[in-house]
Amino acid sequence: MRHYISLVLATAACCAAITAGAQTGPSCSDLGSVRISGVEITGATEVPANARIPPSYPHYVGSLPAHCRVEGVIHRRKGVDGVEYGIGFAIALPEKNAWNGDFMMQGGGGGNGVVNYPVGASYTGDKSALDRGFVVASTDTGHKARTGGFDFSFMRDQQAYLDFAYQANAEVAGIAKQILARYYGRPASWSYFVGCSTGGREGMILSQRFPTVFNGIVVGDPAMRTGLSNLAIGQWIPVAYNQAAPRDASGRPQIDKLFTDADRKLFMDKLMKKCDALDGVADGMIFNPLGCHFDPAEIACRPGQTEECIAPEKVAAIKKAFAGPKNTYGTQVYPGFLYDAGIATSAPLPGLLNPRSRGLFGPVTTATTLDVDNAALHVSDPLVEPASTNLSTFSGNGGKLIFFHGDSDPWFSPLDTFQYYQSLAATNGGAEQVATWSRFFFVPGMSHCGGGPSLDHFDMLTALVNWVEKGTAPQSVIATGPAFPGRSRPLCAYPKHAQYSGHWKTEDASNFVCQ
Ligand SMILES: [Ca+2]
Repeated sequence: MRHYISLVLATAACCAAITAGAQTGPSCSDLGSVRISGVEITGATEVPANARIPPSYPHYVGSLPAHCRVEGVIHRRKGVDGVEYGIGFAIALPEKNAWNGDFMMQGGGGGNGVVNYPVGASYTGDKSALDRGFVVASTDTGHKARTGGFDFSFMRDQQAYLDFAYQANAEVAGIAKQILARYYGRPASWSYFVGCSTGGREGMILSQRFPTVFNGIVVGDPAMRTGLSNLAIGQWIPVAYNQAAPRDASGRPQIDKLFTDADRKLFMDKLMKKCDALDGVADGMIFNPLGCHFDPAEIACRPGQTEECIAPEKVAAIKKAFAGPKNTYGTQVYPGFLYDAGIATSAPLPGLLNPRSRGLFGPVTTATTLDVDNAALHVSDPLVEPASTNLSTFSGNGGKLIFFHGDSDPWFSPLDTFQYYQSLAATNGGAEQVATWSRFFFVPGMSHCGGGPSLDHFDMLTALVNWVEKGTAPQSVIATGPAFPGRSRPLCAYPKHAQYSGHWKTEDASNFVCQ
């Protein structure tokens, strides 16, 4: 602190007249000697505009404005398994005259374990948060992934597990706020968090366990109950499909041979015929998913019928798979999935109508039976799952919480996130009351956090900022995307959906209304 103060005075004396105060205070490299208990600053680097990103940052993030990048580790230590742990983080601070006064943290993905470049480029529209003047932070949440994005071996170490489960993001946010306050000479006005998948779960955790750290949070496709979603997609759905799948020579079901391309095409044709135009235009997107009541039984082959139909046992398998797992009491232990435009895709992720014999975590089960009661018994983990609906401090503090979920997400059902949102309403004074601080957006056609026959390019950050800072609640957010060049649509806050007005170009969002 003494160093900081003396440096401020020296800088002010020499340069105040030249910069009119805009660049006073510590320089970027001075942040390298900042002392915060438990924190090791490993780098403070001035990064010129459009600089190349060091290879230690795994993902390309496009061109960047000039900024100061601070890197560090919180609580470096040796774990019980002999592995070195610590919460790695990186913070990008815009040039002092470019700072907008706000802070944004970007969420992680999968098992985390890498520090992604702090840029805030996801779900923030055409300009990254850093480009808009936000200070941006990111973290590996306490461990290094050694075998890719789904290395969960760190869970052997209790503290590493706790850091991943719920602690690391809040700690990094606290450190980032301290560092930015020293750099700019004043605290951030507003703080935001934006994440999808594991990042979505992190956003929910922060809203529930650290209600005063962020003023606004965007939660996308949250990996919120991975034990139960894995039960659904790793057991329930494969077993339902295996029951109808053709067998190989040794009698094992061949799940990837269950549906033919013709089956998929017919299914999608009939589904789209039934539900596509409910939103006023047959455009390959179902904007009214909750109004879509498609029953695959309609296309099951009747006795003697061989054309324009799907074998009844396959249809039964689809219905069972999409209905989601129930226990012997008839209780739904995880929701079903939506019949949506993206369920037959093969990339970026196979849709649920495209079962494979090998999944992300190895061979898919060949079992044909499942004891749901038993399987569901021990898969929930209250440390990692964001289940609480008591957000009274978050919302009472003016916090705003935006959810979005891809309707064709084959990993986490959009209906699970939607049910959480509904339970928020049920326990917080009703839907209208909750809509004053939280909103939910279905994203038609979108796979897990992007991709699919969808418009997956949208700016939730601006919607959030306008809500937090100006009190303007988001009725709709405009979406575009590479799957439909030239097309735009409003994503409408639930309970509304985008409906074509019946006039003018169907490619233009302005000709749709939320109803
Ligand atoms: Ca449509």
